Amino acid sequence: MKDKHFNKRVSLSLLNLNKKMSQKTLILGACGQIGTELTLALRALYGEEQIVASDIRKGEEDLVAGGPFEILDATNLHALEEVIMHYEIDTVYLMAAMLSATAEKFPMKAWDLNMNSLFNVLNLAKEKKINRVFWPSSIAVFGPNTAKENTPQHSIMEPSTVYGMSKLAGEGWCQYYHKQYGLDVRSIRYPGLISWKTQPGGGTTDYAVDIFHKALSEGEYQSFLKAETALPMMYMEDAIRATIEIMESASHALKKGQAYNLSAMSFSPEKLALEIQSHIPEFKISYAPDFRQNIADSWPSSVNDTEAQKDWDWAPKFNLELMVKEMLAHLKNE
Ligand code: AKB
Repeated sequence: MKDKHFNKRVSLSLLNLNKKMSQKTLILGACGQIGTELTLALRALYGEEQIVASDIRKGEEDLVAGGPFEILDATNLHALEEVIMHYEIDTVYLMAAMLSATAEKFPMKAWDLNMNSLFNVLNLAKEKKINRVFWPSSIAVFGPNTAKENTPQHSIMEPSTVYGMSKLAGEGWCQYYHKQYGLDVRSIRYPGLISWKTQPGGGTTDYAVDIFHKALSEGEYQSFLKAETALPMMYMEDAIRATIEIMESASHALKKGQAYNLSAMSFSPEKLALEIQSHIPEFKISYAPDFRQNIADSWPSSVNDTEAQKDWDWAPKFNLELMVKEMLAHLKNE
């Protein structure tokens, strides 16, 4: 028999569902490596009209034509506020950023983009114009003095790159806005991300995507990192799922404002090449380290994500073997 609160509970959960379905989400940097796949995944989940994609320029056709799309510079507060008010946005995913390698070439531009876009979003949330924020951090918050293996959530944070400094400062501001103003801001420290659908741009971990394209088109690849340089990595499908899961999590243990370590696999160019060779035996790799070697040397080779596992049940699905199999299978069919 139904208890006397049953009907009330059902109508409350329907109310929540309706609310969620009618709440709109804005993605800044929707045409980038993560933004593209995140936009497509969120549209599939909540409906095309609910997800407003935006970027400083147009990206892939299916992304631009597949739902509302706005040309938007995340550092322009006025333009950002207009889009938020126009669409009655509830949640913002701020995926626009300059990554580690490009940021070393354009330090001031990187600082301006990475920090001012974040301040704009945090301040609009403080003014209650939006309710929830996702902001991506990175393994780049760690530095050369941090323990390299299994780096804990709370560790020495002395980044030696412009990108890392901007991410560490951003983490601090997210925590501050959460503590001072009660903002619902959630964050992940992404490792290097590997995807067959979208290309990365300007990162140090980009080799782990380029290598697949070159292995299939030319049968060889010249790595800009040394053979033995191991870094934390993740297949994009896991990263998108983690992003949606942390945003959907109703767990009381979830620490809002904290950027969580997230782990799936760790490998070096040599180890990745060996795995590719198990599918393409004639594939050859050579090494010509450039300025990105210093950046990679300053980062952990693997991170400990026990807190993410405990607080919001995070678990990866893809290891190195599975990721390589998937990447080659999809790219062969391109
Ligand atoms: C980069 O290489 O800059 C990024 C990152 C690890 O945040 N992929």
